[in-house]
Parts: sequence; structure tokens; C-alpha cells
Amino acid sequence: MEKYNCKITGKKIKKIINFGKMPIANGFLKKKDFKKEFFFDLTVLFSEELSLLQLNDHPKPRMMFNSKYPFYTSSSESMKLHFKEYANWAKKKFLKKNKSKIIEIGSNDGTFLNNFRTKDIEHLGFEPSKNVSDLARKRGINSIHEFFSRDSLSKAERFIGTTDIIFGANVVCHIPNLIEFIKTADKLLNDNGKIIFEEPYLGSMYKKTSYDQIYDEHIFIFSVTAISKIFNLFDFQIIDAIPQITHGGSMRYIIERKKKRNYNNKIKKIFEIERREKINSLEGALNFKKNCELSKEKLLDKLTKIKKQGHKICGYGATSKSTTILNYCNIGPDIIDCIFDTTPDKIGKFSPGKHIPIVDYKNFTKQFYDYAFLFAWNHKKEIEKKEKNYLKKGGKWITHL
Ligand code: DWN
Ligand code: SAH
Repeated sequence: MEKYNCKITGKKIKKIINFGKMPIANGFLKKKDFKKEFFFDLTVLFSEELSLLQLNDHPKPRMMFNSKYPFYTSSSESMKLHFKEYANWAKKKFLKKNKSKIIEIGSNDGTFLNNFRTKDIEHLGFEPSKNVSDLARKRGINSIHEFFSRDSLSKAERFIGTTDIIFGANVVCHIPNLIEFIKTADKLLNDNGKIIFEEPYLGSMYKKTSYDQIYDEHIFIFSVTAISKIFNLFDFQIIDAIPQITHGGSMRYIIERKKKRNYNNKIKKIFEIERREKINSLEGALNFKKNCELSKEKLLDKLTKIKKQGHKICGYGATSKSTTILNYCNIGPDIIDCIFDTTPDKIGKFSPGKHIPIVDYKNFTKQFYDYAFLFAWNHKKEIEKKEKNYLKKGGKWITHL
């Protein structure tokens, strides 16, 4: 029997669910590359000691984050607004002094850092995906094309021991070696420095059975309990956690160097909720597994019925998340004709694994589809507003949720 180990403690932990063979979630590809497509085994584990849901195997970071990373933060107007508000909140709460230094990891196309371009704030972005890092630089952002790691500290000498805040969004869960991440942050932060990051929240994923949050890039799905336990292994402590509606339910964590012995009342209350809702224990993870299997059955039932009635189905939003749904449920171009998307790097290519054509969203209104599978369900409001005529023409939005 295979043994599974926790990525942080190295101790033996339990397997929860195997979603089967998966391609690179953002590996949209051309027909000529179908034969050499890479697959790995998407197995999810749970550490009871750290209350931490995590992947077993995953591709090496360079296979996912390189010069062809096709996700751009600025592809969503509502996320642009969210990042503006995130920045304003941080400025008001933590950056009141004359001169501040901030770092963002996973700064992508510079959408968040763009809000900090004032003469009082010195900023730096760590972004290993060269195409998006270059785009940020073109926009005037100080972005270095590097993974955030001990090895890249030499590129950030001015920030060592002097950084006020290290920010992140949807990136800490992408870092396999969290121990090195925390040690690198420790070197950069000043005595009063903070790490502030927001990531998909385990509680929201359980509630919605949105198992599509699990794919190669998302090595961990965090809860407040897990984050507090991880940082507690070091000289850091969680001081606040603020729920966010973004990406289907996220949590913003605020971490600082350990000062007090106890957690504050707000954090204690969240621990209690996570305990009550079994977000911190094996039971919650096993329940999630059952819900995933049920969800797959229901979705396949629904799609089979629609097809038997002779209806046409397309997809909308070629998300990374869609790769898990399509491959786990074995849904190909015989069921979903094509997926509409706004991203030039995806258009004209095929979806990873199942090879559904990706088509420019401008063509969505040119041919009528009875059903549109909204893979970008986290951007429902924005997309339904943009495509409001679809419902008027009798079209129906569907999701797996
Ligand atoms: O954590 C991650 C998040 C932040 O972004 C990364 N690991 C990868 C990526 O995940 P995703 O691909 O699931 O993200 P989104 O934001 O759900 O993807 C939206 C997709 O939908 C993009 O391909 C753009 C497209 N889109 C569209 O066609 N029309 C998006 C909007 C808002 C639209 O109106
Ligand atoms: N923060 C943006 C982008 C999220 S996608 C947003 O919320 O929209 C994840 C990003 O993290 C990608 O741009 C990827 O290249 C980057 N990334 C992955 N591993 C990283 C690491 N170890 N250090 C810094 N950035 C990383």
C-alpha cells in the first residue's frame, strides 16, 4: 500500500480522494501537442495534525509557471476592483508612515501592485511566469521574474529586514515548500512586519462541493485552523482572518511575529466554528469526498439528459478549475462543443486532457447554445451582466454546483 506524507511535517497522513489522471490545469494546447501531453495522479490527502488538505503528487512548479502562463489577473473587472479595495484597506490600516516597503508574491500582471505606485511606497513583485511579469514591467511595476524563495533574496537586497508587508493573493497555496516560504518572509520583514494573503477557503469549498478548486497549482486548501497551526511552528502568529467573496469564497489572513501567548477572541471564535463544522478534522474531509462523488454522478446525469433531448451545450470561461471537472467527470467535446473565453493565449487552443476547443467569447452570441456551462462560476455576476441577452434568448446557465 502506498504511503502518503505531509508536505510540512513529513509524517504519514491519510488519503482522502483520488480524482484520477490530470493534465496541467492551465496547459491549454495545440492539436500537434496532444500526443506529448503530461498527466499526473491528482490525489488529495489530509493531515489531522495540521488540519491541512493537500495534494500528494503535483508537477514541478516550472512546468506550470513559465513563459506561457495563460492566467491574467486583469481578465476580470470585478477582481481589478477587489484588488483596489484590498490595497486601500491595507494602506489605511497598516501603511500610514512616511516611507513604506511592500512586496507582493505572485504579482502576475501587476494588477494589485499598480495601486501602490506612490512616492511614499517602495514596491517589489516576485513573479516567476515571465509573460505576465513582463507585462507588469511594461505597466511600470517593479516585478522580478523569480519564484519567491531563499535563492531569489539576492535580487531583493534593499528589502531584507526592512519590509513592512509581504502581500499575496491566490499564491501561498501554490507554494509546495511552505517552510522555505516562511523562512524567506522572516528574512525580509522588519520587526513589526506582516504577511497578508488571501486564498480559497476550505470551508467555502466544503459548503459548495466546489472540488474544482483542487488542481495542480493549488497544492493546499487552507482553513484558519490550518494557517494558525502552520505559522505556529515558526516565530509567527495569526492575528486576524477576514472572509472574502472572491473566487467562490476566500479568506484573508494577517500574520505577524509572535508577541502574545494567546490567540485573540476573534480567532478563537473562528476556531470554534471550524471545529463545529468539521473543517478542522478528518470527518469534514471524508464527507467532502462523498459529496464529490455524488456531485459527479448528478452532473453526468444532468448532462446526459440534456444531450438526449437533443440540446447543444457550450462552456463559458476556460478556467483552471474546469480542467478538474472535465477530466474527473470525463466530459469531452462530444458533450460540450466548445468553451468561450476572453484570453488570447487560450483562444484557438484546446482544453487540457479533454481537448475541447477554446473559442473567442465574441462568438458566443453568433450561434445559439441551449445550455452554457459556466466554468467561471466565481465570476457569475460579471459574466451574466455582460451576456444578459443570452437568458432573454432562452439560454440557460448551468454549473456543477
Ligand atoms: O488561483 C488562481 C486563480 C486566481 O486564477 C490560479 N491558480 C489560476 C486562476 O484560476 P482560474 O483559471 O480558475 O481563474 P478564474 O479567474 O476563474 O478564470 C477566469 C477565466 O474566465 C479566464 O480564462 C478568463 C475567463 N473570463 C471570461 O472569459 N469572461 C473571465 C471573465 C470575468 C469574463 O467575463
Ligand atoms: N495574485 C494573482 C495571481 C494568482 S495566479 C491573483 O490573485 O490574481 C498564481 C500566480 O502565482 C501566478 O502568476 C504564478 O506565476 C505565481 N507563482 C506561483 N508560484 C510562485 C512562487 N513560488 N513565488 C511567487 N509567485 C508564484
